[in-house]
Amino acid sequence: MSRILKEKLTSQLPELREEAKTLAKNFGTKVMDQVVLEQIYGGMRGIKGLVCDTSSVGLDTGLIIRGIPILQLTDKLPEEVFYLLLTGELPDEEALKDLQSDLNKRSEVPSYVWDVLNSLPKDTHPMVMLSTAIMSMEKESEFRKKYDEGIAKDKLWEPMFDDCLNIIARSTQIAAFIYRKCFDKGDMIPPDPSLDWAANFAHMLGIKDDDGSFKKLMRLYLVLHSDHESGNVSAFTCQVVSSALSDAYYSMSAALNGLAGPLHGLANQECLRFILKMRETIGHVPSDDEVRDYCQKLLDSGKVVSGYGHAVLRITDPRFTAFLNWGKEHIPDDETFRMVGQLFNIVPDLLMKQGKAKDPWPNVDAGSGSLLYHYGMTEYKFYTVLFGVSRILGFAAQLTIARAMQFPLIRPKSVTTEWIKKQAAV
Ligand code: HAX
Repeated sequence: MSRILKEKLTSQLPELREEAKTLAKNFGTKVMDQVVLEQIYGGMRGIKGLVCDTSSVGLDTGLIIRGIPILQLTDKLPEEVFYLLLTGELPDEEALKDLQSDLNKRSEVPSYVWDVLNSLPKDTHPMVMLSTAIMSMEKESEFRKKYDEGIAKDKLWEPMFDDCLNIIARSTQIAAFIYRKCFDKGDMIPPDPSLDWAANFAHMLGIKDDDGSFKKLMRLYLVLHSDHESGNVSAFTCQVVSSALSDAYYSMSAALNGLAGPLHGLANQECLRFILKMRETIGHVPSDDEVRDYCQKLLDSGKVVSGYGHAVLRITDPRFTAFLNWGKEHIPDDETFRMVGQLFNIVPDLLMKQGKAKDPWPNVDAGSGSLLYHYGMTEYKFYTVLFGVSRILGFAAQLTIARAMQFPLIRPKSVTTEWIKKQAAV
């Protein structure tokens, strides 16, 4: 067990529980938000109905993890960010080592997972494989075991934390296996416990990395995608499933299925596909005018430009900025990366002129694919798996906190159209 992290959490809990109890007792009936009809028909957009302390997303700030803007965390390791998500503090060297060594100890994947993955057709989408692999390990759940033994409700977070750490520790090896299996990259590469979590993942993927910069990119990638508060499709799904006291295997597998949608995490693969298709259709590296024409035609045909727009943000996503900065530093002359820059200069204007998208700016998915492509990871169907591995950190932090705070079953009220018509007429 990650002793230092667990002790930290344990020491923080009494105060956090007391605070929530006091707030509910003193202000239980205070109005916090109001709901208008268009929000009911509009995917509940903007309705404040969830508590999430791991991170927050301001429409004009982007992702802030425990009070720290994401652009100030780009030099951190994903393990450090996981510690931060959970506790609100970055680990010192000892706490980081303790967490890393625990993750190493937990990293052995049960052999039946490889059998399950090998039994799936090779053209199964990598996200199905990731979700299935996580789901297949459900029988390992400490949470379910302890629940069946009758553990006290206020202690449930401990086996949840245990399950979450196991999933984090194993997810990289599973994802690397999926990559190598789906795309004929050869045998699985054994983990190297001397490396940090992200560098080890890069090592197991087997991408050529003579100067170590792919490892650096993986660290950045896994930090940037780690969390995005709890109202997005995948994190919300994770919370809903877990609120029925389903364990982390059920909850994260469900969450990953939501991440696999093209309006959410799959945009990651769609963006690169879009750029490559544009290049192929035009037949050469396009000029600005050619990019503008191509995108305008796409919009005119009613399609979305992947990587642009967001349900919450109204600025250039700082995570996109982080990837753009990384590309400018490491691969400024790369052809695909340069097209990302071209689109950034052109698409927002087109979207603003079209006037439909509330946010015309690039989101996290607009640039990352071009960086991976540069390193020879050209199989864009795999990209959302990378997103999933990173987001498992956020799911894990949110699940542990939800059980520690004993959040109740999530059960909003639905209404009929008849009810809406009557209510609207009042
Ligand atoms: N291109 C074209 N049209 C767009 C658009 C885009 N990039 N973004 C939004 N619109 C359109 C919507 O389709 C919608 O059109 P209709 O009224 O005809 O249905 C209209 O603008 C209003 O949409 P919105 O309120 O601005 O956006 P939503 O909150 O409904 O949706 C999305 C947010 C991210 C799903 C949306 O912007 C989109 O589809 N973007 C492209 C896909 C994408 O990049 N997804 C990844 C988002 C980041 C993420 O979650 N990553 O995991």
